[in-house]
Amino acid sequence: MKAGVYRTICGFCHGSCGMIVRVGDAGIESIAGDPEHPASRGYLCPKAMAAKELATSTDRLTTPLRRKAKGLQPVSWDEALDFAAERLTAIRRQHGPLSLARNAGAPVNYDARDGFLHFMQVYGSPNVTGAGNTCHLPRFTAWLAVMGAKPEPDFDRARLLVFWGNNPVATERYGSYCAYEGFDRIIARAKARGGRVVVIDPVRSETAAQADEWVALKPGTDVALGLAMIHVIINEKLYDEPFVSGYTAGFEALQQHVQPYTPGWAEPITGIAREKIVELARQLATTRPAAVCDGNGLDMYCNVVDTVRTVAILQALTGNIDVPGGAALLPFAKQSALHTIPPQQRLGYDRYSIFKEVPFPIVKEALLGNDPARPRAMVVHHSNPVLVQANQARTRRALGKLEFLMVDDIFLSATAEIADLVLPATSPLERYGYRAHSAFDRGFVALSRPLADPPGEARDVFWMESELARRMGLAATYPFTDSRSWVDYMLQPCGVTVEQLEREGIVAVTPPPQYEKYKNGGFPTPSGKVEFCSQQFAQSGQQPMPVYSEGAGIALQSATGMATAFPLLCTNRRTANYVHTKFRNLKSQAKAYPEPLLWLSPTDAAERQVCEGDRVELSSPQGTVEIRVKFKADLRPGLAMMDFGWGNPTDGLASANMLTNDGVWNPISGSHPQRLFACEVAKLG
Ligand SMILES: Nc1nc2c(c(=O)[nH]1)N[C@H]1C(S)=C(S)[C@@H](COP(=O)(O)OP(=O)(O)OC[C@H]3O[C@@H](n4cnc5c(=O)[nH]c(N)nc54)[C@H](O)[C@@H]3O)O[C@H]1N2
Ligand SMILES: Nc1nc2c(c(=O)[nH]1)N[C@H]1C(S)=C(S)[C@@H](COP(=O)(O)OP(=O)(O)OC[C@H]3O[C@@H](n4cnc5c(=O)[nH]c(N)nc54)[C@H](O)[C@@H]3O)O[C@H]1N2
Ligand code: SF4
Ligand SMILES: [Mo]
Repeated sequence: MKAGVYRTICGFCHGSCGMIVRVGDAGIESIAGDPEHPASRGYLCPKAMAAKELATSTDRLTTPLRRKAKGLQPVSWDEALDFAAERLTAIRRQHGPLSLARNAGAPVNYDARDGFLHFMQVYGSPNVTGAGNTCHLPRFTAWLAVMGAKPEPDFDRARLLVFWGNNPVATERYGSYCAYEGFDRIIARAKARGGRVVVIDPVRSETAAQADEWVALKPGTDVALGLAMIHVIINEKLYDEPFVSGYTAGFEALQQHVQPYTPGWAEPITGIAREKIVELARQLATTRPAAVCDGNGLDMYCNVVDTVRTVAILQALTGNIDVPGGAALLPFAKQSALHTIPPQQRLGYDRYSIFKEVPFPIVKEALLGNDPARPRAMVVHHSNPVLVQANQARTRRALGKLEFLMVDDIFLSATAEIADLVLPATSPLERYGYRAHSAFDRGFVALSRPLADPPGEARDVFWMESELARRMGLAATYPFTDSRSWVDYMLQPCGVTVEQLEREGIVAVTPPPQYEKYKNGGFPTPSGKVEFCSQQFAQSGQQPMPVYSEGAGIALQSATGMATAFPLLCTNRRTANYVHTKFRNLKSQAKAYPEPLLWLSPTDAAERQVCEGDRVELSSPQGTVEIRVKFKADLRPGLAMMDFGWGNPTDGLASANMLTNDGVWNPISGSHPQRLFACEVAKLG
């Protein structure tokens, strides 16, 4: 790499913050925030500093690994790709093109989103699955049902900000598209201009600690709160009448539907006093403009789609859609499509047609049940399904049933460890990549570029897939051969090239947003209006309006009759120090937060003679782990909280999904109750 100072973006989480990297003769010398990045404005979180370490970590995969009699063995790229081509060709010949599934992880940057996706196209398989059932897609599905699109909250102009099931001070994340400059700054600015910040969360998170108000509901009960707030706003006639009568459909049905859902009904379910529910509803309806920001704290429950439909309905009822300071439908970069196979033939389409991919549990159960339609091979790209899906032991067993499992990763993850073939990938600092953002001024694209040499024989995923397709005779028209040509291909529709991005770093690709577009064009739903009562859901045999149901994965104890053996409920969270299961093996990271913790209320701990710092056995009906206890005085007694993300071979520590339940899931998104399990704690020794 030529010495110099380069503008790039961080590839470690969805934030994709702008970075300025100084490269010297010996490699990367320094990393700093890019003050000219329109979204992150100079901000970088401490995780970005680990980039240097990532490039030089001795744990990196440096050659392909093929499973042989003695386990995974280093092999050449030629042997690895010939082996993959031979296995996949044979499986395709015997079982047809639907036999391959692709599992991808959180689409943190677009290189993570896209690897092996076009390969699915040329192989002929619609069976795309992954972490989508756990992450934002369930919420996205709910917004699509209500208004055909997912709007972006206008944090810097809202007078009321409601963070509902998210913790952006730790995760830097709200929207599908935007990067931000640190939510502590955004919250401070909101308060300084006289705005109000409310957080709805069962635990006092970092964001709740900075808010004007923390609404501490019982986990998994948000749909009851949402329905009761709709009840109040409709019955007190606090809704935006012109918007509702002009641009929505199904209001009368909704009005009737929510009559039983009174604040008094919701009080024992949610644990929030009825007066507080009324006050919250009034505040939301009368403070204009307001933005309600739903988060990942809602995704991993069986009722997620209905919960978030109530959030979307509240945003619309109060007239806060597509207005400055509310939530806006922002323009976005046009990009090439890599996979256009119609979904009709994909696994489980008869029951899961609304969701944008095959929900992971459908693949898992097909494998475990030897379903004749099950995939026989899987490629796992930038993902760690063994650790991130519910009930790890069963997930591992399901993946063990594949005839061929191929994983591309930068480390030997818990999933790579059980693969037939492991392909060593480049890290974001060793390849080209990009990220598109919507924004309240101009939507833009930003480039990330190779600034360090890949270790050993680590290669771009886009090279891997095009090379594999070539060896299988499927590559007649493969549109790219490496990460650079992939970026060029993806950005053709918006007329931007890598060369231009290398020169300019960041290129605006959309006009400034326009508001109240629905006044001319309507909403992109079947009726052209906001649908309080979803036509699409009704046609697919789903509830047209959100409902509350007991069995949504919250009443785990009473539902399974295990209240005596597992009297506590445990939620789990991501820490600010790490992204999912990544990078606990990097020294700077491990030093800052060395092990997962189990957070207990002092009352629950005392009842079990557990002291702060003790190591305990934490058990659920699914499994047992050992973990250290820390007290959290503001936890509701009966509720514990565990840190999520450990459990890779490189750390060997407690994994949350050893304990989560995969026996139930949302009928649309396949979301398991991964944020909550019944448990008991016992002192070790
Ligand atoms: N109990 C519980 N379960 C959860 C969650 C929770 O809060 N609680 N959160 C859920 C959510 S929201 C999500 S998004 C999922 C996350 O699910 P995943 O996205 O599958 O999880 P990650 O840990 O991010 O896995 C990414 C893998 O990619 C590898 N990797 C990192 N960089 C690169 C690269 O540049 N190239 C390649 N090829 N590989 C790379 C990492 O080493 C890692 O093994 O987990 C979900 N599961
Ligand atoms: N540092 C860091 N940043 C990340 C990630 C990471 O792993 N680490 N992951 C990235 C990814 S893929 C995602 S999806 C986002 C997620 O980021 P966010 O959307 O901010 O979600 P989380 O931080 O997972 O959880 C938010 C809050 O939901 C709460 N919660 C749990 N159960 C419930 C419930 O039943 N109701 C309500 N109302 N709240 C509940 C939790 O207590 C937690 O405080 O973060 C992204 N950014
Ligand atoms: S918030 Fe995410 S994208 Fe931004 S610096 Fe931190 S890890 Fe990187
Ligand atoms: Mo996620």
